[in-house]
Amino acid sequence: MAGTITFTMIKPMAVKKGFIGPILAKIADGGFKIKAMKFTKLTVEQAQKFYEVHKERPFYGELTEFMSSGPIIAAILEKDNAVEEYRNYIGATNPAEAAEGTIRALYGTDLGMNAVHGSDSDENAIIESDFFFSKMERF
Ligand code: 3AN
Repeated sequence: MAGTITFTMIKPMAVKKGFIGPILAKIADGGFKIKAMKFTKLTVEQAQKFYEVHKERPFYGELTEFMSSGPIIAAILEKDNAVEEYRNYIGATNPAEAAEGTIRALYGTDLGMNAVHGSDSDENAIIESDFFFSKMERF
């Protein structure tokens, strides 16, 4: 059975452009409930650890530099079939290819600065949630 949680981040450029409010409103409109949330900033070492699965990819350096370049919002979202539902809701990785009305189409800048992260599996949703949140920080 599909899981009920996913993990998201509002990335530094979307925060910088003032999109925290609009993106959180859009998340609520999509029927996702916030289980945990924080405004924080990753060190480059933390970003490298979070994105370790992408270590061999050519954009790893660029990605981890960018993700540690400014504050982010991290959150755990709840909905039935959360991982798949949220990935559909945020749109394709490249905002230029994301379907109209999706979060990345509306608020993304480019492939790296694509407004939000969304977990790609139930297993990663748990790993990523545990990376940011203790049990006491979840409601
Ligand atoms: P998604 O976030 O849609 O699962 P992935 O897993 O292909 O996409 O990529 C992980 C992250 O790496 C993405 N959030 C994206 O911002 C970034 N990324 C992917 N491809 C590139 C690229 N060619 N150049 C820079 N950043 C990239």
